[in-house]
Amino acid sequence: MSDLGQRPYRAGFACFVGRPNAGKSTLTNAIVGQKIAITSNKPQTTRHIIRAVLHRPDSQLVLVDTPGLHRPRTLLGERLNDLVRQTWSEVDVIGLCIPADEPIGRGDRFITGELAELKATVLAVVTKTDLVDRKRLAEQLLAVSELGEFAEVVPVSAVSGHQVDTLVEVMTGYLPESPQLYPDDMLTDDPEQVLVAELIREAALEGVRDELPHSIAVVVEEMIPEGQLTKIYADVYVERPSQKAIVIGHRGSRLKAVGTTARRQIEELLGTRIYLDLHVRVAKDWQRDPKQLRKLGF
Ligand SMILES: Nc1nc2c(ncn2[C@@H]2O[C@H](COP(=O)(O)OP(=O)(O)OP(=O)(O)O)[C@@H](O)[C@H]2O)c(=O)[nH]1
Ligand SMILES: [Mg+2]
Repeated sequence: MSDLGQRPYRAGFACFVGRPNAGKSTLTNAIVGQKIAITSNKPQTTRHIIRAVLHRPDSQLVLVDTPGLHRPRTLLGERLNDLVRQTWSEVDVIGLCIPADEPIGRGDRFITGELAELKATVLAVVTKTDLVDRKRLAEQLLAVSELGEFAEVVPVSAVSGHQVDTLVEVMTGYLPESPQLYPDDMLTDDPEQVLVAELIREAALEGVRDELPHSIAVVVEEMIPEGQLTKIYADVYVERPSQKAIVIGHRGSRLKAVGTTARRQIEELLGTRIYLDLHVRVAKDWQRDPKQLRKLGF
């Protein structure tokens, strides 16, 4: 006999926190089963708060993907950290993500300390379990449980899918009883322009290194539906002319590749054919300039 009928409907907000690159956005996508948040192997990929909704018969779990918490070196960094802390006060459940394959560091201790002050239920999530053997995983689980007071410690792999369902069960269990928060089938409430800009940025991050990933920002200026086709005009911002040359590449080859990759992703997201027009512009030192930051949406 199923007890589905007796289970109260639960709905609420949860977020993953942790240092950059811990696997927060990848896990968010794995849970909702669709790519909403962009990911990369560069630290500090996430810059915008993205909400992704998992609908189930007896619950609605709204995942708020946030940037990695880090020691800020620019005004942008400070703004991003503020966004993270603001989110903490608005969610019911927080999953502190710690990669299975990396030692626990000062950053993790610092974040754990801050989380202890909050009202939300705090879980520890040991991510990327596919990268370690059982022995290493057991050691990490023990180390994490000694790091602080967590309601639960859950190992998970967003790549293999191992334990993703379990994590959802655990998180949902800590949500309050509540009516549905979002309409059926609504996957995110973020504007399409933001999601599209993020997909372009993800493509632009591929293969660039050093400071350049941090210097790239993308703004979608226009999206014009024309029958089966949507025309998208977007600006890719960098901080210096030398970076502009790198992003464009020899005779525009790099920018073309970025456009192709981004276009495929956007077509998948929007389900229409896309014409994508990318323009690279220099916004000098925008990461440190309040005016430019505002223009770029921060
Ligand atoms: N093997 C493996 N790699 C993973 C897993 N989850 C994430 N990754 C990789 O880890 C890197 C960082 O993933 P993200 O999801 O972008 O990390 P994040 O915590 O959102 O990073 P920021 O947005 O920069 O704070 C990417 O290269 C992912 O492919 C996992 O379960 N297994
Ligand atoms: Mg991220």
